[in-house]
Amino acid sequence: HHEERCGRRRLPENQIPGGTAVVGTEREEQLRQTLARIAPGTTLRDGLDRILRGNTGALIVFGHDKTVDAICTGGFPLDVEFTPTGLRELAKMDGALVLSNDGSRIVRAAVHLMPDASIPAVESGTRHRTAERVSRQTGFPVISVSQSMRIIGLYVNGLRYVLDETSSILSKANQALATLERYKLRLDEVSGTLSALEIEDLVTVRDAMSVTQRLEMVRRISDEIAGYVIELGTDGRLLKLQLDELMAGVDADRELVIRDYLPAGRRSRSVEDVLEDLDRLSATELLDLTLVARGVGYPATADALEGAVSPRGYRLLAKVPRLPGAVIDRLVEHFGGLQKLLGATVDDLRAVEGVGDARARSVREGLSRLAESSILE
Ligand code: 3AT
Ligand code: 3AT
Ligand code: MN
Repeated sequence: HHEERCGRRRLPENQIPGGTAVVGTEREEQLRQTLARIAPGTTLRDGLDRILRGNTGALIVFGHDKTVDAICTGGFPLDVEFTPTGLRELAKMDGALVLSNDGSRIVRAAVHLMPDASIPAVESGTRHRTAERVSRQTGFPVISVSQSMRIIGLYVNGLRYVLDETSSILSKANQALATLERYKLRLDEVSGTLSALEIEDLVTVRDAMSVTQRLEMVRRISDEIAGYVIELGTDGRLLKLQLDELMAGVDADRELVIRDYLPAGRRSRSVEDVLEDLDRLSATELLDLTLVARGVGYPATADALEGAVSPRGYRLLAKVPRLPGAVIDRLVEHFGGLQKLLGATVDDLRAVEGVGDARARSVREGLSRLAESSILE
């Protein structure tokens, strides 16, 4: 009696239209948190795996309040400490298990759940329909372990998510990681080119937007991998290390590029606003540099892309070793742009508050070194 399900739903990927964004992100966040709670290496996952291996099913509500109480009938009030073996034994009984909000206790067992039957449910099978409805009605995550299909389904506010085996998540994650590596190489190329053009004061909007675009592409794929890392729990340790290494500095650069190139007339928009606008671009829109430019605040025309721009200097100054963010801000404010900074002498630099003799020299040397290493090929 089980139809083919609508397939595994990944964490929704930036496709949530404006109006529902808040709801979408909340649900997404709840999904992430629950996935972390039942990831490999946790006692909950141990219990769920035991149920799967034992060939029994289960229906588990991940929280307990008045609403849950109101739809529970029959069964036994327990309030015992949660253990994986206890979960497996109690799941042998007909009915559902209710856990405390933090998952540390099994509050009730063998209960018959009677959620509001008017809540829509797309699942088939009484267990899965119940799980779907209870998750919507109570707001707590609900897990169904299917006896006939041998799968673990997680319901968060009606959204169904089927847990994959580690090996299959890992193979998807590794594919995504290979993509990230390619994207990162390309990003490093365009960033290097931008640095060289900045030194020569030859930047066009197109150059700056190419880097912005690549940074956003890298961020998206890394977000996807971060989702896998959460789901993999202890099985995702190596993946996490690789991800962290590839992503070092990328988040900082996303902000720095925008701070460098945010059009002056529209300074009232914050960096966060711009990053959110970029986040809203679909995967196809992101490939269009004019739309990226519009997201940052430039006119969305091909002509505008060829316009000359000069960076304020945040991104390159961040490459000077041991320079605190507050000093970078003051330097940019004082000189007003990268070109003036590049032309500044040690004496000029010392005039800035917080810049003493030693720091002025290290900024001067740092910028000169950047200029030498960034010569255009
Ligand atoms: P057995 O004595 O084990 O047959 P039971 O009362 O223990 O009966 P289960 O909870 O094991 O019943 O459920 C067995 C099946 O009965 C599961 C489902 O296909 C069907 N079923 C139970 N309640 C309902 C219901 N309210 N509507 C439709 N089908 C139901
Ligand atoms: P399987 O995929 O067969 O495990 P199903 O959706 O086909 O799940 P069934 O109708 O076969 O579900 O019922 C299986 C068990 O699920 C029976 C009972 O222990 C539990 N169950 C179903 N509905 C409820 C409910 N409303 N409250 C508590 N337990 C329920
Ligand atoms: Mn069944």
